[in-house]
Amino acid sequence: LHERGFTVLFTGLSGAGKSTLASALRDELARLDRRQVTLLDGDVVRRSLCAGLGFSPEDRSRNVRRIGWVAAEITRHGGAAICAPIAPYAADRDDVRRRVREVGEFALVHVATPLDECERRDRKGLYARAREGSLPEFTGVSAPYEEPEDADLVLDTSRMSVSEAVAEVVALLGARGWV
Ligand code: GGZ
Repeated sequence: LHERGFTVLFTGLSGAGKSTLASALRDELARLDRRQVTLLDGDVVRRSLCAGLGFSPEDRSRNVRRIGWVAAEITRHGGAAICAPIAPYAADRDDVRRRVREVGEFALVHVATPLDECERRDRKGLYARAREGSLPEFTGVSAPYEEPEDADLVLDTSRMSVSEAVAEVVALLGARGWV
């Protein structure tokens, strides 16, 4: 018999801080929890599990649901899965939640850094390309982001440090009795 696994799904705009928070949470959980932790980051997933998928609504949906499928398998086996795609569609986030809840625990964390702050950071210059029109269907500019109304936690990285944000996630997991 093993402890129940869980999945944390971070959702939010490009540049909101999902990858940073996800990897800091991975490090923190590795310190304080016995579970094996798997990070499913958008960047890495799109080069492996989801290679060949683009950014049409259909491909984003496939991308997020594949991540959810893997996260559910990890959760089923008592692990911790941390996922960090944009996941702009509520229906896909719901699909991940449903799959994971069949086998373990699930939390949705909305990294709600405002668009203007993400755009101001523009670490990869993608917002500039999206505004000038050379990068089509860019989330928040020319493609939708459906704001979650059912997040377990909402974090705005323009108002808190990475360690404060990670501490809030860990506190949530602790309050639920998962860690
Ligand atoms: C949004 C895009 C796009 C478009 C490339 N729209 O900040 P990044 O660069 O490193 O993270 C973004 C990443 C988004 O992939 P996801 O798999 O997380 O998206 S989804 O959940 O919607 O499937 C961004 C980069 O890919 N990128 N083109 N058009 N982000």
